[in-house]
Amino acid sequence: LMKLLLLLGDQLCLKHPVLQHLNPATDHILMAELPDEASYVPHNKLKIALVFSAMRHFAAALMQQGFSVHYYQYTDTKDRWQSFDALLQYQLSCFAYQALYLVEPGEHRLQSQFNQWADSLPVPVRQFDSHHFIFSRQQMLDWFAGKQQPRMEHFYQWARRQTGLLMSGSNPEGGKFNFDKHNSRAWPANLTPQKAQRFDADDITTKVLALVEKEFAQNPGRLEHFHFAVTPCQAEQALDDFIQTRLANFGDYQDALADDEPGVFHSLLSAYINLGLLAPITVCRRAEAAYYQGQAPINAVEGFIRQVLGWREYVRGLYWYCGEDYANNNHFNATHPLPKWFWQGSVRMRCVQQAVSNSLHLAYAHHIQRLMVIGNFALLAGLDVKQVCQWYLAVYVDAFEWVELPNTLGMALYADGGLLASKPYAASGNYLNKMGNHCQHCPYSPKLLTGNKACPYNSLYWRFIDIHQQEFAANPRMALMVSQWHKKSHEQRSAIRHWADGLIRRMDSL
Ligand code: FAD
Ligand code: DLZ
Repeated sequence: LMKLLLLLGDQLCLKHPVLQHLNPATDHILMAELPDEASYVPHNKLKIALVFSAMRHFAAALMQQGFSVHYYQYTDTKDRWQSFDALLQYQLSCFAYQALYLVEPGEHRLQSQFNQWADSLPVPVRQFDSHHFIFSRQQMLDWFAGKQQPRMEHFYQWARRQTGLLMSGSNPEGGKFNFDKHNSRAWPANLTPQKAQRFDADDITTKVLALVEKEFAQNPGRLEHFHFAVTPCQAEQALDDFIQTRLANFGDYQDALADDEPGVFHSLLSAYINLGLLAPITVCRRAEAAYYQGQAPINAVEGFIRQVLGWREYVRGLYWYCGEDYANNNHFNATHPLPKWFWQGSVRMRCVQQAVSNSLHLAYAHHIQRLMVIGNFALLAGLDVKQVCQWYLAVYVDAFEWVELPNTLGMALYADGGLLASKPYAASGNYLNKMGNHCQHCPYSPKLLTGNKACPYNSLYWRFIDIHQQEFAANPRMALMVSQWHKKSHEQRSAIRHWADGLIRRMDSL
């Protein structure tokens, strides 16, 4: 039986069991850099370059193992085949394949395409489970099924028991499952985290960088910042580097905002895990070993494992559980277009300026920048949910819809009405000031509510509470804010509302 295996750009796992089902002597693997994939959003140049370079390295590794890889570069495809569908029809016409093998893709768009092929192609189609997750899609659907409030924390405890990660028998290591009370130290003035390891471009990457600069000149991103790992071996080095130099402090400063320190103590591993270069279980086991060897404290290791074993698996489960319609949710009817600086990066609010320009230029921002700086602004300002989601899917090197959408639509924008989060992650300038040192470098003051010097988050926050006060009064976790709003005098409230409405009108020039 002559088989064709199609592998996507985020399925770069040399240990995937599907490879054992291939006979290198007769079967083929198809990989392609395609216009449709490279442009379903205006991806950051750094993301396209990473995907293409990692794909080319992966194809070379497969060939070294004896596999026959049909690899189509962007310059070959761009004027001939837009999509997987078109290229596949061509490839099937060239050889007498008797079966098509696929690996479960990361988004509904491609899953629908795969399902269509199963119905329409003249050869039988077999889809294999993804290997990039600790739990299968089915295990996650089973976990979600029938739960009224499928919260991450419940899933996470279940996952800890299932894997035995940081478990001592049936008890969590350190006496509790979650140390998040010890994950929120403010940023001190005197810390300089070690920067993540950088990798030099080899010949393959150098060619890809030239290609991307030429073909995607209008996209966001600055290719001079390309220092990513592009092979599994380099990704392992990046993991070791994180564990040795940053993991120990990860817990304390997980929520910190540090001026001029884009990475803080974060791992910068998300893209490698999402592309398949690093297995999430390996990442968790390495961190766990660092705890048992006394290299890092429990609040760091638990906090880190919670992200990978907890959040990452959970949002992927939610994505498939909620189906394609999830993307249409817009609980607060937020429809304001994105201000220009989302794509251009120049805005005076210091925390926003750093978060947005890192996102655009480095294709990276850490979680609190994504959630409490940019996401929080979008939530308070009522920015259009689809436009915000599209922005997040475009700018980050690690952005794939299965992970981007629940995080943006559910966590940051509360647009699913509280399926993922029990309350909106809304905060005023006071929170941003408490967590970091941006405000010291900002023309706005977190202490002022109105006026040209007032931090825009403040009046926007109260405006948000005011608009949704009926709903929030009924949410035990938000009711206090509604009553605080009503403790202000009528004059104060109308001044704040007036100021905030003005900010919304001149959002482009904040
Ligand atoms: P670390 O802080 O070092 O965390 C370790 C690992 O845990 C990450 O590498 C990642 O694999 C995982 N992780 C942490 N938080 C989450 C989370 N909330 N959901 C899923 N996995 C998580 N992550 C993406 O991988 N792709 C995205 O497109 C993406 N979009 C996001 C959009 C918004 C609005 C928000 C609030 C979060 C988003 N995240 C996304 C989650 C998270 O912010 C990033 O995974 C993280 O910032 C990546 O940097 P890091 O590798 O240094 O993470
Ligand atoms: C993100 C991406 C990009 C930019 N380009 C390609 C590509 O040319 N070929 C490919 O196979 N995959 C690419 N990808 C990743 C896919 O779009 C990814 O499989 C989906 O986003 C599903 O997660």
